[in-house]
Amino acid sequence: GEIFPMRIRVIGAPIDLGADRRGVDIGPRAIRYAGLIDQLHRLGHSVNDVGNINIPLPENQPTGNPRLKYLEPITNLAVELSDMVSDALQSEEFPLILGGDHSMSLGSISGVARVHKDVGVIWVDAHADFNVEGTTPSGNIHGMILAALAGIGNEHLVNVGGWAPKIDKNKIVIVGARDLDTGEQELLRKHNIHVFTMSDLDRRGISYVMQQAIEIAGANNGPIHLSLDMDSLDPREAPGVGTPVRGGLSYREAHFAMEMIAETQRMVSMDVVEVNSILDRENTTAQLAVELTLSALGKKIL
Ligand code: 4U7
Ligand code: MN
Ligand code: MN
Ligand code: MN
Repeated sequence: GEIFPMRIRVIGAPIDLGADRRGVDIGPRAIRYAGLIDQLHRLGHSVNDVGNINIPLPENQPTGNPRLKYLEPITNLAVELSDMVSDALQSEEFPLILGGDHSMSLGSISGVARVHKDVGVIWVDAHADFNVEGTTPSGNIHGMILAALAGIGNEHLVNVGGWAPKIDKNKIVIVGARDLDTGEQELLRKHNIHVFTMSDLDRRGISYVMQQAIEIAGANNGPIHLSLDMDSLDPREAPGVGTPVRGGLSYREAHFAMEMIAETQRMVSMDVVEVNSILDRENTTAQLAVELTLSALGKKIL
């Protein structure tokens, strides 16, 4: 089928400081090994792969506050990644950022929001990542990033780069949620965040849910950032993730969601996160990450 050719800048962010399970730091490499660059070329896009940003080893970093583990290195990396993403957009390239754990989206989305002030976010995830210091059961910052981007939580996270909020709360949509912590649920309700749970998906179907998600995040025909956490998929499809939760998106639902986003031609940037290669089987999850990315970037069956 016909595609809309883009210039894609691939940025690897092999950060694992935001999560407990080691192995997401191999994610960007695993996704490249699964053939990402070659397949993007074959689809008709041009690709500028700038490699990975340098991530300090957790072993060499102080953990800091146990309710906000590795806060300092995570915020430093967010500033660096934010600059790289803004730079890509200013050069009229589409940033495709490969994680790494979801804490990297603090940087990627800050970078997008600096250039596209009205950007909305579709956050496809089993989790809402809407914890704060007082609600987190783990102290892992990857579970707090969406709240931070909305201006909620620890001031150092919220004010990364010296401004806040990065995203208008009304333009945030979570799709695929099925594991929300108690305090996190209260926060989501309090701030009226649009959440499409797996139950909503069962009731209304992926087509309806994505149509709504696109309308909300892309209000007034505005730009959309897609943040794809691979644990949104059912663990049978995507075993290589740090925090698997049963009952996730099927292979077809996930593809169709990506195809619907591609059809809008309004996605300005995309994250693919939480591929954990130590827990994966023969790079299945990385391969699926590549397939879904291709669908989001215009690949069609016919
Ligand atoms: B991910 C969790 F408690 N909610 O805060 C937390 F269940 O980026 C998980 O979506 C967060 O994978 C998962 O630690 C973060 C937990
Ligand atoms: Mn996540
Ligand atoms: Mn998740
Ligand atoms: Mn609204």
